[in-house]
Amino acid sequence: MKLTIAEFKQDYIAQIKSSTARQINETTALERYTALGEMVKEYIGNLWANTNSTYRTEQVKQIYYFSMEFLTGKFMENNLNYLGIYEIVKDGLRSLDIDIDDILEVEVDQGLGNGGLGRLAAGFLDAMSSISIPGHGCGIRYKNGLFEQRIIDGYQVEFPDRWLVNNNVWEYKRNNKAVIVKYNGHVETHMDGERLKFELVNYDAVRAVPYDTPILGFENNTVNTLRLWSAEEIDDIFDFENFSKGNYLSAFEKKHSVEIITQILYPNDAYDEGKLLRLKQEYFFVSAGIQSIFNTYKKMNVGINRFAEFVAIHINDTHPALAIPELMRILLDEEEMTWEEAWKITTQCISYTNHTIMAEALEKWPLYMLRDLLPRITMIIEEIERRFTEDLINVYHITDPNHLSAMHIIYDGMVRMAHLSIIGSHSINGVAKLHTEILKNKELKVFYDIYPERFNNKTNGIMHRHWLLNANPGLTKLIGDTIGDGFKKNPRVLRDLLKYRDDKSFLDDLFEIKHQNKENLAKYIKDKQGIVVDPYAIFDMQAKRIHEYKRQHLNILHVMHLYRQLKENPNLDIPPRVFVFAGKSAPSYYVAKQIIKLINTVGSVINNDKSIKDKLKVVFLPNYGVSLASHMIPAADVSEQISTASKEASGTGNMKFMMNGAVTLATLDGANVEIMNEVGESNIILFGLKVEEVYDYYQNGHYNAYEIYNNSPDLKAVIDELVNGYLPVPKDEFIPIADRLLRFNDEFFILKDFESYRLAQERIAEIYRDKYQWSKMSLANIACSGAFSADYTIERYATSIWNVQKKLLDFKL
Ligand code: 73E
Repeated sequence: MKLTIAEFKQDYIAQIKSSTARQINETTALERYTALGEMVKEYIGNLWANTNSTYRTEQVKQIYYFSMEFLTGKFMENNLNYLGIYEIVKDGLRSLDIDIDDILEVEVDQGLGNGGLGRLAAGFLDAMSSISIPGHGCGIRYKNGLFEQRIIDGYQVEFPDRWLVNNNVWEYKRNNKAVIVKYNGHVETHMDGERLKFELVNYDAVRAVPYDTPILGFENNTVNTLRLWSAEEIDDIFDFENFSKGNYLSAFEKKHSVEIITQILYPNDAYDEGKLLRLKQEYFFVSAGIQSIFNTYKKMNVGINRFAEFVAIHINDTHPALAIPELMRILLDEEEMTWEEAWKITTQCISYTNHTIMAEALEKWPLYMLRDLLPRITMIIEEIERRFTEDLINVYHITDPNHLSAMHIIYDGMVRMAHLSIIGSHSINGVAKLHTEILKNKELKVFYDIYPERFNNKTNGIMHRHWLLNANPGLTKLIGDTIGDGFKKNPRVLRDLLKYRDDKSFLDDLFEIKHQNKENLAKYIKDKQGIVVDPYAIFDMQAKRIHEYKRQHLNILHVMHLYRQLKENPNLDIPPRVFVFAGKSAPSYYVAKQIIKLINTVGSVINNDKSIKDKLKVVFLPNYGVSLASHMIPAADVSEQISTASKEASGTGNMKFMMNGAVTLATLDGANVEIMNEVGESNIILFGLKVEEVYDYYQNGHYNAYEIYNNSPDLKAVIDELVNGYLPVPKDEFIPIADRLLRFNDEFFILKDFESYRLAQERIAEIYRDKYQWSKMSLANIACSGAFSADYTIERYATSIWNVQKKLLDFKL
């Protein structure tokens, strides 16, 4: 948009006065932030209104991305960049004696997600807007986002994330768009002429109120909507009768029992806890979302039969899978369609992404629970199941009972949400090529055999503009000065950087930028953790949720091994290394929490041991989230992507590190395989078991952890140290970890992969000695990372799954 510094200053001073009734020099950083937010929101508002009215009047097909999680992080910097006014605002503020960074610092992360799945959803919204796809998000406005992690005495301790305390400038509450969601009760049937009607009676009603946040596209006038639902009591008042009788607490009971639905985000990543409240949450936003889609659709007046021509609904994992029976319910009970018509529309509208094959993450609900909470929805699921089984027998001629049981939606008293999602949608996609192949050939093979045309791959992508423009301004400037700014809209042109592979002065610049980022992080580590690290050391990072399959313990066991070597030979000639860890554990995941304690305990010993001459440091940075990642990732030399092959469906942190010039240390898992194909084998460090070998071990049962332990003295030494070594903890502290590795036979092959991991780390140390060789690898990674922009991923969803067209918008601000 067009804005001069003078105009900005005038607007801003007026805004400050009207929103704070103070002179600018008397305001707090928060007030300055809020005033700027209000202004930016107004600029965006014009574009937003224009986008919405164009979609409506031109009757374009729209896609609704349903997700339990949207991990959007901060908005201000991005919105300023996307409006093209960041520099103007920065200069305008400076002339008022205000540092823009102090303002940006005040914003709290919107952390309504656990990890990759939620961040992906946020990135997809950004990409849809930025490539002009009419697409919106639908989710839950949790009052508390993912908990804040603090480390106390080496342990993770959780604190509530009250992200709304200072108000959220970006959202609009839309009372007039509220809808009712119905739970419990029972279904009555009666004949209405020829038609059997179903009616839910004696239900409990909850008011779902939407809060809309504008999602701005990059310099293209598009503003889509993220609609998050909040639960309120129907009249949003307490029980007056009880109150006037003096029963003050019970007067608020009902209100609380409703509001609790959107009170917290479940803090589990890739784990299904199966709680009733979670089921309530899932139905809550799905029902509200679909009702509001109908309300919008009806304004277009094109007839309900054409619904699938104008609406696509995507479910992000199975968490919103109730969208299938809910859409059926509305089409059958409210729109009075036949089952066949309703089913056709439903399957045409819905598409589903699978994000994990981890058995413990696959959602299953007890049938009785579902029937109690959602009686009509359960009837519909039972009918879907009945018709599906009929098809299996009559159309696909499957009669073997084992084969049938492997495919049922309802089995053993449980409702399998993945099966419902596959049967009720026209597209099922995995999130990386390898993952999709595993779905087709192994985990979901029985379904692939009957529905081959439904399965497809959509490799994940990241918000490349965030990870470059916001997180790494130094690198962004170098890229812009070298190959121009085209990469902002078309990140594949980053490949033009490959021409500079042998240009020493360019490689020096690149090295210098990385070094500056490392200096900044070193300062942050010193300020926050009191640990001094050498910015010339190799910064080796593993930042992601803590999980056994992600194998942070493989990493720390190797650190313990390096420490042993240094203790034996303090003059060992190795480049100094800093191992940085960050990530949250699910609060109830005991072993993962012990891994955090282990990292911190090992760190406390190593960081205070003068005898190893600062050659090794271990840092655990608490409270990993979008903001911390934006600080860390630009400073990484090595990106640890070391999951057990087959377990990490894709990974997206791997792509962010790569884009910022880190070299990946990887197993052939998830999107690491595609990263290897982009950069070439010489620019990635591979190690470890391959998928087939992992499956072989699981199937033939020949894995023997004790045997490996007894035959590898280095490994044995560090595992022994877990239970009786130098670590300043009670002797039994880490027995649970040692037990998983030995007594329970090492489900994730830490022992098997240890030696090849150790050798890979040695290669890294070797290569790092040669500054130019390293910088060349780093450059190759940056140059080849453009392929992993979410812009391209969304392009592929739009054409091959959703069948939605771009809508270019013209508007002068
Ligand atoms: O490999 C990641 C993937 O990159 C996968 O583990 C993660 O999704 C990312 C984005 O595709 C994921 N999260 C969940 N399942 N897979 C999950 C499951 C239940 C609750 C919350 C998250």
